[in-house]
Amino acid sequence: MCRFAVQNARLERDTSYMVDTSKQKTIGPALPNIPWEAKPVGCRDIVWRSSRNPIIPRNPIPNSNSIFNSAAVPFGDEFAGVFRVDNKKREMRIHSGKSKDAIHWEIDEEPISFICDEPEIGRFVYGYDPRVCWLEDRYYVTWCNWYHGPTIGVGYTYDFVQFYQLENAFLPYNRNGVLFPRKLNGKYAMLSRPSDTGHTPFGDIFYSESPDMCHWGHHRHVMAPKGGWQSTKVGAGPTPIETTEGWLMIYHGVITSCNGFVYSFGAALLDRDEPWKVLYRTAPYLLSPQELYECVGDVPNVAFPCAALVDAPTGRMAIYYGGADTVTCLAYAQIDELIEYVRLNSEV
Ligand code: BMA
Repeated sequence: MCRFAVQNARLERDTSYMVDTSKQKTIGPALPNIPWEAKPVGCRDIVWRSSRNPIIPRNPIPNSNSIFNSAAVPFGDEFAGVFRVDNKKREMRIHSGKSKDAIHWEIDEEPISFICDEPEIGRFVYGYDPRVCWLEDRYYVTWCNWYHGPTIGVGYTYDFVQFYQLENAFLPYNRNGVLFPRKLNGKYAMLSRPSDTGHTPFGDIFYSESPDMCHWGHHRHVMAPKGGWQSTKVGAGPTPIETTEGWLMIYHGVITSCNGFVYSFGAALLDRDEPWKVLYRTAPYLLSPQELYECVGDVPNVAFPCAALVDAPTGRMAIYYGGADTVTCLAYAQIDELIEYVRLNSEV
């Protein structure tokens, strides 16, 4: 048994409003208050940017150099999140935040300090690229955590005030640990991308299972880099979204240009019971760095998605992504339209 026993349920969520309509395809709660802007007239893109971008600038709190690659989730009638904040010493930290509308954020000035039973694991060196996933009775946080190199840190919170840290999911080196929002085949399930100690010129997405959120195994290969925008490496982004057509996985893909890496994002549909089986996968990207706030910053040419809010009855989706490793941005999609696009433009 994992030494960090999963605590008794302290939070419960009303699931009576879960919907599964054949038109909208999304399986999940109604969240009518997520950010939304209609697709601009004449726009032919499947994913379109918020007119308010970047929604979080680089320095809304005194010590931040940049705030990007961050995760937002519904929290009661409002929203909460975990944010990547690189401070002015250029240390990588993760901070908690709250928002009434998921656009204007109050981000804690101090980084998250995890409560951890294991000093060996709880010794925080760096953390970045957080994901947050509501699972059963609490919000799990996964992030790229230093333990003799980057690996996947796992923690949880009930209130975004106190955070508890569990065992790292994997041996170093690994990044982009993304939990599924429910158990699959009776097990917790996570996507991740084994890496190296540095900027990793390779990277495939793998699937792993755990009976207890501590011991991870049953590793399966999901997908490798392919051509063009996703030819160097790929990594899962937001928590996968359950649909009648499969798990919708938004992922980043990287091409190596003569000026370095370029991070874009696309989407895939994974089998609902065996998510290591890719049903469809976008050959063209959905969004690539083209706006100034994606092309200019501490790391140019990066659009890096880490979270998505979805309103199941309407199929509206708001995607949070980091721009140029400097700011936080929002983009929108309509899930039924996106699924159709993934199907029609797929190369697996
Ligand atoms: C990756 C991660 C991301 C970052 C990206 C581009 O390896 O470090 O946090 O956005 O590189 O620099």
